[in-house]
Amino acid sequence: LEIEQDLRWALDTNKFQLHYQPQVDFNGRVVGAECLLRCPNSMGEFRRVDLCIDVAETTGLILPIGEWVLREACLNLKAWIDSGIATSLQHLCINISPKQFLQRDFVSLVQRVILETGVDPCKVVLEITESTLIDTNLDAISTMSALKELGVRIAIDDFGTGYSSLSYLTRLPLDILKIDRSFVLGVNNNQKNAAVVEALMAMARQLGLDIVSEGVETKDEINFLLEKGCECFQGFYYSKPLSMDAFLDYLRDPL
Ligand code: G
Ligand code: G
Ligand code: MN
Ligand code: NA
Repeated sequence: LEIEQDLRWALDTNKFQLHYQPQVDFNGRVVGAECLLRCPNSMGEFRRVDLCIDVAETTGLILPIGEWVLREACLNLKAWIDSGIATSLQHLCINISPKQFLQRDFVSLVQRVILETGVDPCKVVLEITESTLIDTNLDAISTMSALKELGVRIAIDDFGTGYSSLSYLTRLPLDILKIDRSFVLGVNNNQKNAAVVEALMAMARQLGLDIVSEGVETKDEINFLLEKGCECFQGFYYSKPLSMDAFLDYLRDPL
């Protein structure tokens, strides 16, 4: 209840923030980023985002919050590209929650935000979790296809943590597969994780999907993933999620 009030306060007073976690290629170039919500309350404290998202989902507040995130992310991406400071940036990933994805007019909302912000849609990546796709009775595939007709790209987030089969993956119109950090953790000396990662990467290659490895924390993990064919990394090894100003500094001068 307290969280719900804080979320309403942040919405009404426009206090939400987006942080940006760099996604880096094997040359250290920042090729992308994931935007992550930050939720302050009126005391200036920040709450745990996963809890806030849970409350937002159950109360329905995720719809206006998600719309704010989408618009803010697209506005900023457009501004960075126009100003010439984001030349290496190929995409910005935006998390889409289940209720958002399932809302009836989600496709037209995305279309409207693209038109209103003037952002290049092919640089916008919508991250949808595996569980969103499983839990929906609706035709997720047709929603995804309609989104792709707008020119945006789609990533599947947290893949492998749900219970869908690999064959289900082959039926989805995806562009990017994010390898969950639970599989990346210690992948260089954990045979089970290595096996999962190799299977996912082989399949992504077959399907023509780009891969982003999440949660990379060590050089050994990165070297292993690189050897297996991953070219894009996100994790604390490179950077935590950064405030916008810190992210722009990182873009100019990566680690
Ligand atoms: O940034 P952090 O590690 O605290 O994020 C925690 C969780 O909250 C992650 O699983 C992330 O996907 C989710 N999350 C962060 N920002 C957003 C957002 O803008 N929308 C949705 N739906 N989920 C988000
Ligand atoms: O669920 P999603 O994939 O959107 O999760 C993104 C979350 O993962 C963010 O909360 C971010 O802070 C967290 N994260 C990003 N990189 C790392 C990492 O290297 N290690 C750990 N433990 N968490 C990370
Ligand atoms: Mn994500
Ligand atoms: Na993930």
